Amino acid sequence: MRIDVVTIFPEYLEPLNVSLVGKARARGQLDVHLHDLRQWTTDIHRTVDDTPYGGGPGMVMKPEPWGAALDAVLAAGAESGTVGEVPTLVVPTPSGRPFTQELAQDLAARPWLAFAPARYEGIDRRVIEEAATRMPVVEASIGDYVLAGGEVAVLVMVEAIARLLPGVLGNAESHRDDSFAPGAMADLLEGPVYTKPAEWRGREVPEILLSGHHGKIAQWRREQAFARTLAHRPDLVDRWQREAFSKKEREALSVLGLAWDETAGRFRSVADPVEQ
Ligand code: JAH
Repeated sequence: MRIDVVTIFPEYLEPLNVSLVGKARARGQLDVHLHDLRQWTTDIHRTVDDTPYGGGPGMVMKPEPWGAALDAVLAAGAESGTVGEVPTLVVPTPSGRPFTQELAQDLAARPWLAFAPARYEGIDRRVIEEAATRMPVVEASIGDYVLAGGEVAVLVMVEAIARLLPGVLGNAESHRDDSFAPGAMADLLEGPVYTKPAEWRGREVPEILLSGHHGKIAQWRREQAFARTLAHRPDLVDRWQREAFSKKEREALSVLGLAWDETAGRFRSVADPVEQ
């Protein structure tokens, strides 16, 4: 996969040289190109921002440097192996669609991504609209908070995507049990994990994990995942469908006080008052 990043702070993306992503680059599984947006400015001050039309606080990123930068990325990529391809442009923004494991999987299947992290109040809207006439554009948010700029969100997204690329993680099965992995872990948080020693500071590893009963261990892990999801993410519980659970699993849900509410079409805590 090729990844281009255009930013006014290329040094902010130094972590892409480290650990899993750095190793994927060293192995040639990931081809990352960082670009300083200011190389496409034409004034002596290398200006990338201006005041917002209509007034209001803060500054907006000017369209001209971004337009020239995206032209250059399209042209450079077309010369190097990505012949006939266009990148998917990913713009981190709190007003984007949620960046989920599903979106990470979708993006991991594409050969070429270009990231456009903004600073200030964002990029002039016309840049996004014009880019969308030339390439797929995804505006994505990594969570409901505002950063000082999109660079950290790029680090998050690139790491989530890179670990899904073939051969980047050692074990091909290791994605399957991830929280949110489409399939058995959709809308589910992973439960606790343990390693040696079997007793530490008087605390023992749950006996079932030492038993060697793989079927019972899998069932216990599922029950732990249910409990953790109920405790931390009741919004995910609202998405669960009765048919997604076996009879044994529904028994485990009832132990947690969850019962299927046919009228509401969701699992409900038996302790919760019924809405009228
Ligand atoms: C802030 C440009 N969803 C996280 C996120 C992503 C981007 C930004 N903030 C939060 C951001 C300022 C300027 C992008």
